[in-house]
Amino acid sequence: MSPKADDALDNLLMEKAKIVELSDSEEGGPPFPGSHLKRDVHPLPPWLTSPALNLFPEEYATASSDAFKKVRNECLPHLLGEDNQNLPLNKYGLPHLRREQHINFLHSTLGNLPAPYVALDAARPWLFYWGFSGLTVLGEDVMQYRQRLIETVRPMQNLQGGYGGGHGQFSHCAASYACVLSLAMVNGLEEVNRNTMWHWLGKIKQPNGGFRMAENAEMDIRGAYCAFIMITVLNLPLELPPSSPARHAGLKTFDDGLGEYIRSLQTYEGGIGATPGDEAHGAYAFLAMGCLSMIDAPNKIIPKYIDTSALLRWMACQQTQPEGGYAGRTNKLVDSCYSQWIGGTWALLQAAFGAGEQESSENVWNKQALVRYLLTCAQQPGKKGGMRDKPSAKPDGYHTTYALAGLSAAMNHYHYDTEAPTRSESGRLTSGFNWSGKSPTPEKMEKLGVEESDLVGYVHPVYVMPFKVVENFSTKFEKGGFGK
Ligand code: FPP
Ligand code: K
Ligand code: ZN
Repeated sequence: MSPKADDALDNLLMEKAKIVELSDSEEGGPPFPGSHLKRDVHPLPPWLTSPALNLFPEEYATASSDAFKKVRNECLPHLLGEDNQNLPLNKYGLPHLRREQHINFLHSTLGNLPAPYVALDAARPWLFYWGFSGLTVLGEDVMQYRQRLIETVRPMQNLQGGYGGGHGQFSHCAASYACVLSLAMVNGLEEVNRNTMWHWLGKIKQPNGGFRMAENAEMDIRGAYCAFIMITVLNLPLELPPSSPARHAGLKTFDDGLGEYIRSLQTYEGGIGATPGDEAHGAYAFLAMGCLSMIDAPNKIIPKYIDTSALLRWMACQQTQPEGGYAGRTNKLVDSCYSQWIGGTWALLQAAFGAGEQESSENVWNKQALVRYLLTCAQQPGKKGGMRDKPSAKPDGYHTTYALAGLSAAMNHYHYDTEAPTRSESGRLTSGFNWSGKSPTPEKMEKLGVEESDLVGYVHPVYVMPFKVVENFSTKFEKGGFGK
């Protein structure tokens, strides 16, 4: 460390000692933002009053530290309650969940969209998937969309199997995933041609155990997660179809080589990248952990392929201070969608710790901080509703859905039944079906700072949708095979 940096660190530590001293004394008050506010009613939590807020000395400013500062400054007034954006507050001084407005916003994403959305044409299945998924977290019934959805996705299915983003587009893992889960939410899975889907998935399974996103397309962990969603939802045979290129390389089943492939994605930081050697990113942590959790019981399979303590450390480090939400990767900015990608991965990691430790590790991450970020910073004020990445961003379906799913991860508790079977009679992988949800106790609600009306529904930790829907498809197609 250079002498100058050394001095800066010394100064920082002295400053820290001073702050701790000041915050203990009656008069004076700690020199953190918002310290002038009356705190006797709603005392500020410690992560908002710590010296880490002063970690950006001007003389060492960089583009990244400037970006951090900008986000901190746009969030702090909301986090501290200096600017509540005219939102009605609950008895803990946090804005209420804007249930009605978010519901209206999500419905609006399912209608006609403004012209710029043409750029998202190939991502159309994502758009309706997010709309449905967000609505169901808020307890809304989406069956009213059943007929419209069926007619929308019918031309997206290709004769050779799988779904493209629109009529005439090549089949793609993400489009297929979003179409299949959307159909599941409106009880429309009969629409899917399971036989051709099986054949198509066989073509994207690779000799190294991974999956491509489409034929000849890029290979990354999204492909494997989406494929296993389809395999388990539709109860497709685990055996590879004869035409699969992976079969020619000696693999026999869709899960052959996959654990080893996933192991190769964990990085020196402890997080998980999209492909071997890639930077660790929250979205891929979820996909890798979710994929493993569909193949076998998390307590068995996750520790086999993932260094769980290294992952834990990395996940914990992505929760940003003072905002309290998650960033997707090291040295990047808080963004509400990672409330799901990382917030939602905690249940899977806790289940990996085994039967006893699932519950005892309940406080392994700061749920209060995430709830505060989401309620104060991620909710769009005014008539529009919806949720946003951060205060300076506009709300959209993607952030609304994953911010709500993150709220659910923070509020509810998810339990994996380590005694439940991981295979059905037809040979289907059933470990993804062994989860249950638990609502927060009054004590937990008080700790989180939420009232009854701020609670959101259970979001399945693997399938990211209502438990009721998962329960329905878990017994569908149970005969297996492709007979009539
Ligand atoms: C980087 O964006 C974000 C990614 C590379 C992750 C994208 C993947 C997902 C959201 C998961 C998709 C889910 C399925 C089921 C296929 P950025 O560089 O704009 O953001 P950052 O600065 O926050 O990293
Ligand atoms: K981002
Ligand atoms: Zn985001």
